[in-house]
Amino acid sequence: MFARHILHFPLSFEDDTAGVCPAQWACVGHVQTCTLGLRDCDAPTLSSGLGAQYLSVGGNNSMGVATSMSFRLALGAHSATFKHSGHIKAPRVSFAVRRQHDGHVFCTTTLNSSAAHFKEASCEGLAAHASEVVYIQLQAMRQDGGSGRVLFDDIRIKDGAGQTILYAERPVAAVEHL
Ligand SMILES: [Ca+2]
Repeated sequence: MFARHILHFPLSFEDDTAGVCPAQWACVGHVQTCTLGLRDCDAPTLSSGLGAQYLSVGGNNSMGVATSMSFRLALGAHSATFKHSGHIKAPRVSFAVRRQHDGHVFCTTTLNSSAAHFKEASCEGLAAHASEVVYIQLQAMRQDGGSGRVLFDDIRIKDGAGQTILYAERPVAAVEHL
């Protein structure tokens, strides 16, 4: 008998503990679940649908890498979308969907703009990879003099019609640490 574990989308960070790495993510460097008023969380404009919490990756002169739990791309998965905000000047910031067993990049989006409000961006090209086990990785790499904090929220997997796929199966081997 196989246990079934389900990941629910969108990933909104609303149930995570502010100030630390979100549950079931792996964090390196400066990464924390944020809420308004918390130290180093900036003061972004939170539009409706974003809730009260979001993820901060990177910081002043420090890098950050956030790696999600693994999940299986559903049949029909077409793209990943997410909202981002913050200061993106010198640092290199990217959102990627990667294959679980070898890290192969299925899609990557480099962010090169900044805003006080959350803007949507997408990572395209997942249609050929349905049923693969993947993870999402958010990276803010330090560069000299850069202030690299980037805020993420509302991560979704969408089908070809732009509809959010609400559930993803989590393979048993990927949930041993639960
Ligand atoms: Ca949120």
